[in-house]
Amino acid sequence: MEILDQISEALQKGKAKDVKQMVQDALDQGVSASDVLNKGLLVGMGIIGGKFKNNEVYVPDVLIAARAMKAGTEILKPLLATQGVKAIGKVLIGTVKGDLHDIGKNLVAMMMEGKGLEVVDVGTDVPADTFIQKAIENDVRVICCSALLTTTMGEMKNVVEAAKAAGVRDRFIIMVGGAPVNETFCKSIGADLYTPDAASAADAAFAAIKARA
Ligand code: B1M
Repeated sequence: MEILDQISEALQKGKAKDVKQMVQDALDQGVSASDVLNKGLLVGMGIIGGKFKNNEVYVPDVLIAARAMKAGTEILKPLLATQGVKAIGKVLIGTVKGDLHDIGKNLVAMMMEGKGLEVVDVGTDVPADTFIQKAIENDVRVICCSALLTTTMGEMKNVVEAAKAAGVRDRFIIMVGGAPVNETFCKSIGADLYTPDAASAADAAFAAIKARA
């Protein structure tokens, strides 16, 4: 669909204002929010990612593309998240220490809200102890850790260890995810759940909370 290609193109050029307008136009034309996300915004971000890897574009280009992505997802947020649903449980989400990537984390948070979960977002570059301290303070059931770098995914083990050290490991379901993470890694660090994408993360958190209720 032409509008989705245009969204992808504008995102790659970092044209946040255009992306915002085109996302709205696509929705007005009857394109579903998930198609705008998966076939427009995420396609553009994937292309930028490939170019970044091949040194065809650099950090500033990726940053402005990320800003355009954010502008687009802001428009989609109310459509991906169900309005006015009573929260069935609370989750805490953050990107681990040393890692500033937040687009995937924000999508996971959005999808979880869409499932009727209350989300406490502690942001990026979050130390292990902070995950645990905030989880206790906010009395959440699930702790969600996101990492995009092979150099930071090890921080997830520190979150599990920090929960053990604080004597609260049994209180929380610890979920991990992000591009370099997989099921084997999840098991190896003693976390509870791994999911590959935002939608399955929301489903898994919902199911885990229901099962423990
Ligand atoms: Co960075 N970066 N980056 N970057 N960046 C990657 C991740 C990289 C793969 C690019 C590459 O080389 N091809 C590479 C990592 C290599 C590696 O470790 N294997 C990389 C690098 C190297 C770096 C720097 C070190 C570059 C440098 O400075 N030389 C630097 C590190 C900074 C830091 O964090 N300390 C850096 C910086 C940046 C920017 C700041 C410029 C920017 C981030 C902006 C922002 O997030 N606000 C950026 C971006 C945008 C990317 C790419 C291009 C896109 C990431 C993204 O947002 N994808 C990325 C290349 C790529 O992925 N193709 C790259 C879209 C997003 C929706 O996907 O986050 O994977 P993702 O989330 C998915 C799933 O993974 C999953 O659900 C989401 C949606 O379905 N998921 C979960 C995520 N969290 C989950 C949690 C869950 C469950 C599922 O449960 C809890």
